[in-house]
Amino acid sequence: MPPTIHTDHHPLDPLIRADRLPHIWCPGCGIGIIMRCYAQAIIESGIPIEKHVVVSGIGCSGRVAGYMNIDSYHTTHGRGIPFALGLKLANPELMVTVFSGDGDLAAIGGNHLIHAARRNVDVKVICVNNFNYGMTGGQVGPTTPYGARGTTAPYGNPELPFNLPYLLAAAGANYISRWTTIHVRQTKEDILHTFTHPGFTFIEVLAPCPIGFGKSNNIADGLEEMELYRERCVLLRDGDVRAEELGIDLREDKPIYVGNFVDRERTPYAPVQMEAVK
Ligand SMILES: Cc1ncc(C[n+]2csc(CCOP(=O)(O)OP(=O)(O)O)c2C)c(N)n1
Ligand code: SF4
Ligand SMILES: [Mg+2]
Repeated sequence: MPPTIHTDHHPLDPLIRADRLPHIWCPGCGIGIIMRCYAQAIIESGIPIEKHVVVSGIGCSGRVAGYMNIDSYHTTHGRGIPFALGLKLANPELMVTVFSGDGDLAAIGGNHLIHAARRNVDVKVICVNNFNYGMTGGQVGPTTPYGARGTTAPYGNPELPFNLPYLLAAAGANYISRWTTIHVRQTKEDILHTFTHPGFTFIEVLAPCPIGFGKSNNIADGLEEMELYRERCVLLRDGDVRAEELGIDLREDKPIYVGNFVDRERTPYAPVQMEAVK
């Protein structure tokens, strides 16, 4: 018999607001896995915890700002990025991370997302892409794959989704990658890397939402969606962000490309350091 280990402590305890538990997430939801990667990266970063700030908008993914025991801002829907920009400009010493969902960041907040990337603002974005508006009942959004079903598209989504890495590469982000909730180590390492990578960084993490997306698309539970990632994910090594390759099509037996797609060093937005135009 293996020994039973009793412990009252978990290494990440200091980063969790235990008084907010139990959390709202459904069984099989992928958000907690990504939050754990973020918490682990904070610990390994060596940056004092009081310098880390997490900002989110609204949605199940946005609840992370309420559960992390660091300075946090749970802002209005779609507005995490402008809040983060203000924080970073007012206090450049802060490590400002926006943790939110695909709907919050790319639908109602889509304009902020592309313009922050264009300005190359020094904020770190972690986007939980579960292909739908989970919190409000599984409506289709800007990342729902073509043909996938949602409560607002019972016969299949007639719209093409955003290819987020391609969109943000065109807009100007300095660092872009995509992982899934089976890529725990890569996600944590990448978050850690972005803490030292100046400018706008964007990590998309595909995550199961069994109650919203899964239920409408015959995916039985979170584990089954993770199986789908395991079968379909292919590491793209050459860093190319071509639209046709990175678009996600869950209907057919197409690969889901993961990896780091953009790694460049454009000068981050820093208006206070600019000289006045004479
Ligand atoms: C101004 C405004 N419009 C709409 C809503 C309703 N609403 C709450 S969360 C949400 C979608 C969130 O989707 P996503 O960011 O993908 O998060 P998820 O729940 O999937 O993690 C919407 C439309 C709102 N709270 N505020
Ligand atoms: S609705 Fe979806 S995203 Fe929201 S907690 Fe449940 S599984 Fe997670
Ligand atoms: Mg979502």
